[in-house]
Amino acid sequence: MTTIRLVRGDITRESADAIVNAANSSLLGGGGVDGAIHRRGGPAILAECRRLRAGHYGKGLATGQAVATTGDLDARWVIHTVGPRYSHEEDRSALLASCHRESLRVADELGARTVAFPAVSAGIYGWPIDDAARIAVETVREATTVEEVRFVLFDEKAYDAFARQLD
Ligand code: AR6
Repeated sequence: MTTIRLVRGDITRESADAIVNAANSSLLGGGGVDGAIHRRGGPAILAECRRLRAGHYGKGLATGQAVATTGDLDARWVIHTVGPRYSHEEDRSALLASCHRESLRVADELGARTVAFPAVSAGIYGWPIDDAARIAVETVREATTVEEVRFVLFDEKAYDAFARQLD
């Protein structure tokens, strides 16, 4: 049984076996949590992302998929996943669920026992936080052999949204 915990804070400072990055398809960095992870993790993460792009991921990482690099943080690995942009016209929930499922599949493969997630897609990609929290929590509850999933929420609004899902 996976334990789900909530933490308010900065995921780049989290001690966990793996932290999940809300990346974009390029894998080469960006704003938000992606920028913070690359800044704090230093050049090793970017170098590995470039190697992934030179190899298997020539076209980038597809939305809903996940891939790991080393961490160079208080986490041994960073699992990069690409969330969908929120759309008013189209239901992309399955892709957001896939991000969580695929990240945990990669974590299981690595043997990571504790995995920290940010609120994927709920920042620059515009997903309403209550719905993002619902999809994240529901998917994690179904998905994994990981011992502990920790959602690390940057602000109070996000924390409260996840807390309501766990009630
Ligand atoms: N720790 C924890 N959560 C954070 C941190 C942090 N250090 N910084 C921001 N958040 P976002 P997205 C929260 O925008 O919506 C990038 O440019 C933030 O408050 O980081 O999936 C990528 O390269 C929000 O709740 O990711 C992509 O282009 C959540 O993390 C794009 O943004 C996610 O916000 C991805 O957008």
